[in-house]
Amino acid sequence: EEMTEEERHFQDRVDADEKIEPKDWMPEGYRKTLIRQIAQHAHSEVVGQLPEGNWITRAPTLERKAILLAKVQDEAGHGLYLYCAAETLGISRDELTEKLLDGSMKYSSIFNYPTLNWADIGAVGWLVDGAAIMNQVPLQRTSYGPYSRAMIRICKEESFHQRQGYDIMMKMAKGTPEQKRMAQDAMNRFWYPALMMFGPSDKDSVHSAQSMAWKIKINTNDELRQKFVDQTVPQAEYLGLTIPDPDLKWNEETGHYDFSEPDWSEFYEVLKGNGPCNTERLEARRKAWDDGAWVRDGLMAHAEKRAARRTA
Ligand code: FAQ
Repeated sequence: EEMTEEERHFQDRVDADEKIEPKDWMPEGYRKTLIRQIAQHAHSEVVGQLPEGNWITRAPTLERKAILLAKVQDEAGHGLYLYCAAETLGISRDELTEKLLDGSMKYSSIFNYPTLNWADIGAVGWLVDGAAIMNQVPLQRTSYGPYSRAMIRICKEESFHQRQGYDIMMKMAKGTPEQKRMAQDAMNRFWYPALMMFGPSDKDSVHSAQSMAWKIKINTNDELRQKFVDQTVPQAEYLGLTIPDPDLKWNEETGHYDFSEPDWSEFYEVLKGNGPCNTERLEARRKAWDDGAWVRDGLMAHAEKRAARRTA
């Protein structure tokens, strides 16, 4: 298909690494893809509070409780920056929330898995935040200005999150045999779901080619997944934990680890709403939305009254 002059000019700006700002001309597909990806990310941050929030009251020490509380609050903040970035593209936060609740927008597959015990909170911080950063560091250079700036701020906090997870895992892995067993069990359950966070394999990724041409995405899903495996294997070795993949091995020729792909049929089932916690997660978000209606209504009524007073 021939590009129009506007599209050509837009692509030249992207190719020259210029940031695209909210009032600049952009192709409709670029706007739509950004809304989809940024909102999916925002929803992930918000829904992502649930598996960890579940353990705030049961953290083993006061210090661990304070740290976890701070982390979960950071995630709420990340959600807010990202919703703001999405709003600059001409969609409201209410609409975005409604699309999450009616199932027409997604959030990351990972948050449909349960956190069964304290070791899981370590595994989430280490593996889930580790995968999140691997994906988000390159997104700091994404072509859309507001998204890029949100990512820069988020990445700083995300690296603290990953360290706190690794710190929990160190404590568990160097603890009693029972604690070590719990750490290994958490690793066994979170390894493949963490690999799925990067999205389907490149051959099945529908959006990658166009998103990379627009520099909405900087790397392919498989590139980032491989980087994550390469980074995480030595960390697991240091902990004395085993990656639950008998085919995982260092490949001298490629300079990377060979590893087994996750079960993609499980991934697509989770995306369809059939993961272990999909129903529970959406119900929690629906309840929060409904319970907060009086606050939104009150704020609107207050704003209208003030506006009326000003014009009177
Ligand atoms: N889960 O064509 P692609 C966090 C969907 S980190 C659910 O490859 P794309 C921090 C995809 O939407 C997690 N759906 O798609 C935290 C598409 O379906 P659609 C959030 C997935 O967009 C840590 C279809 O599959 N991070 O929250 C997933 O080019 C701890 C085809 O896939 C981000 O969102 C998945 N894993 O690449 C918080 C990062 N993967 O929309 C609390 C920004 C794919 O057409 C605690 N997003 N799909 O119906 C991205 O980088 C990209 O969107 C990818 C997917 C790489 C996730």
